[in-house]
Amino acid sequence: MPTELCDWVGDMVLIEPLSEDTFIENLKKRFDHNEIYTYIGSVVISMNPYKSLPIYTAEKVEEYRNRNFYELSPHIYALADEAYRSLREQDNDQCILITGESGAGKTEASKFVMSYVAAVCGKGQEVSKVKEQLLQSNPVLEAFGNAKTVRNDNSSRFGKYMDIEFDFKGDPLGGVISNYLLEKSRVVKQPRGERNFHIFYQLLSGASDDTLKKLKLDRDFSKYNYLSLDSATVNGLDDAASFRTVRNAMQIVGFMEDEVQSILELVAAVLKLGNIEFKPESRCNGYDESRVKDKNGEYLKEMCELLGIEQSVLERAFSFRTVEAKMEKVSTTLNVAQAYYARDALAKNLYSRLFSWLVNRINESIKVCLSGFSLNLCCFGFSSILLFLQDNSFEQFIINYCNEKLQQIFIELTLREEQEEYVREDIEWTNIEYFNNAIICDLIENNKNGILAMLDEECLRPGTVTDETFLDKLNTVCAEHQHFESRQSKNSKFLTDHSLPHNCFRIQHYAGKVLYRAEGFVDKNNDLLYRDLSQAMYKANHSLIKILFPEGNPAKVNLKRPPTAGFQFRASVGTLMKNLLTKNPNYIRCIKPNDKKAAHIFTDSLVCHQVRYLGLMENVRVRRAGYAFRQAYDPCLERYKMLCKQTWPHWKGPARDGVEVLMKDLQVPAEEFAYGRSKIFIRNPRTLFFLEEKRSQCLEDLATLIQKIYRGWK
Ligand code: AD9
Ligand code: MG
Repeated sequence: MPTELCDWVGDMVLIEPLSEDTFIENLKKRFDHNEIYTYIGSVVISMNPYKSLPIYTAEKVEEYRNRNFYELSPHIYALADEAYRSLREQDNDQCILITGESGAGKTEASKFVMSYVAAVCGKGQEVSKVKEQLLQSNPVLEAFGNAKTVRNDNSSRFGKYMDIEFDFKGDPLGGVISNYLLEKSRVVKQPRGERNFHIFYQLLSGASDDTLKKLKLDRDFSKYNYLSLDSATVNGLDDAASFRTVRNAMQIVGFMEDEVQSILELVAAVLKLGNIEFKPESRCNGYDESRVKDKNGEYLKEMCELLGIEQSVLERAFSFRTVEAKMEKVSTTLNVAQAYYARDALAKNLYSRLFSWLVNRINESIKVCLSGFSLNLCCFGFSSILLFLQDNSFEQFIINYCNEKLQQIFIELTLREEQEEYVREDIEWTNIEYFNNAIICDLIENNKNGILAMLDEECLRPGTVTDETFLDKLNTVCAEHQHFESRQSKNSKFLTDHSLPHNCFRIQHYAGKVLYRAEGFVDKNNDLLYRDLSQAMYKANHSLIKILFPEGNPAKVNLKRPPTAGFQFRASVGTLMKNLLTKNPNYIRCIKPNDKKAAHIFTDSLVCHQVRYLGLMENVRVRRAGYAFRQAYDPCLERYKMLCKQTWPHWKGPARDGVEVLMKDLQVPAEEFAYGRSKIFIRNPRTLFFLEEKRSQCLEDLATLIQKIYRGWK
């Protein structure tokens, strides 16, 4: 523990006096000295250094291997080691929850954890193959699921949960990856200064001339409508080199050559689809119609050739829509706007279904084939935590809901774990009151009158349903739900008043108020793809496309509506939470030091904001409210035995008795600590400081003595 050498502390629990200012000051001092990791008890805070540090070497792995958590200076490896050892030695399922805002370092952290575990577990040939496949799933998923955004040049645009299973020896057997809510709207439109998913640029920059010729693609990004131009190339990103890495990773993960070819055909097809444009056609029967513009006919033709689709079938699906009413099929025409809508819906569906297929395909490769005893290590990092953008829409609402649930779990588990430890160790303990965000989760997910349920109800209601009707419903029901409480009252989490911009509602999330624009909620929740399009895709003479659109099979026409996007997400978040609750949690809370993606800059206000919404101060307070510090008897005696004549240099009896003798000798007041079954619990950080100061004094005296003796010799 470096506390004795400098004026910062490795564990926030030891800060004295504790305030937001001292907390941030401590982070800053450590950041300035490249100490990017800091503990709050067993929680690891990770500051993004925005530069590569020599702290992930093989030597570091060795240093942290099999060491006690608090023994060395804070490091993500200490957490990884602790989690891995408890699952190996105590058969204790572990999960590692990684949260933080976009660009804070979650993805990097998850990779460091994975590579640490890969480095310390078995080395046999079969094990090495499994490890390599698990590690190489990252570049593949990042190519298809990550994109450059204004906040992060390599932003994950999907939530990821990875389950790695180990055998009783601690060797990995395989794993399962779950993905959540790919931001598919990015396929057809990107915000200013942002890019589409990496793979599009990687393919155009890195594929061989021959491959591009086969796919009938042009290297020039500007040829494609779906690729934004203002930030097509990104400093520090080498798309061509990344393409080679991805191809190689696909091979290691176990993709066959023909599968890779099919995947690339789909990526190319999406680009071509974006270039298909429509024009109005002469009115027929008083309805607006549209046709593919002649100059874009080539793209349509090429796309159909790539995917083995009959051109006339797809052309028709862009002009007409079949509606089934009372078991009767009626064909209506699509106007130009509807045709564009259908085109974009198809592109989004093609891409997001391809992504889910990729995840499943990777899972097939890495799945656990051996049966037997297994343990789980799960990494979870969500794309971004609470967004306070002006333009929050359905996707952000869903992401924030997920973060709300993760926060709920964080509160529940940190406190639960704390309380359980006291019981296990026979320490007296009174429960602590803490902020509970269950009320916000309920506002969103309640089956009867939660926001998602109301959205579903609107989506299923016959008649004209719009975002406005949905918002009206929200305003009425949520106000009632809150028992007509004053709308601005402290307890009210759904906030609406006349000063809100048109068509908006606001939610008081645990981290602050977020404004949502209701526009697009109904449409995105419906997530409809006209049946004519899925049927056209199903008819494709292309092995992959056929699998991706099973609902297009006319033999399986299902008149039941597919579940809405919100419903599906709520269900998968529910499963995730249930799963996480059964494991022992480990937390990595990532913080971003500045908004410039720059090294050496620490913006206090930005860090303070994150510290607040990650609930870190609360975390320290909870930790300090009971016993701030605890240590097993053996290492405790080892560390402080020099402070007492009876224990120095050797203590013969049980370590617990030695620690008791030590504490008595040092006259530490009895109310300051408690003896647990296997650990000593210290209530106040001041006591620990006292011990640490005494220890450094003792070491200094010893050093002076040695120097004197040395000089005497000379
Ligand atoms: V997002 O929510 O997916 O948009 P993340 O995942 O939190 O976000 P990411 O891990 O991608 O952020 O980190 C952003 C960038 O910060 C990386 O591309 C690195 O350039 C940089 N980074 C993050 N952590 C470290 C680190 N420990 N050492 C060096 C880092 N650089
Ligand atoms: Mg990420």
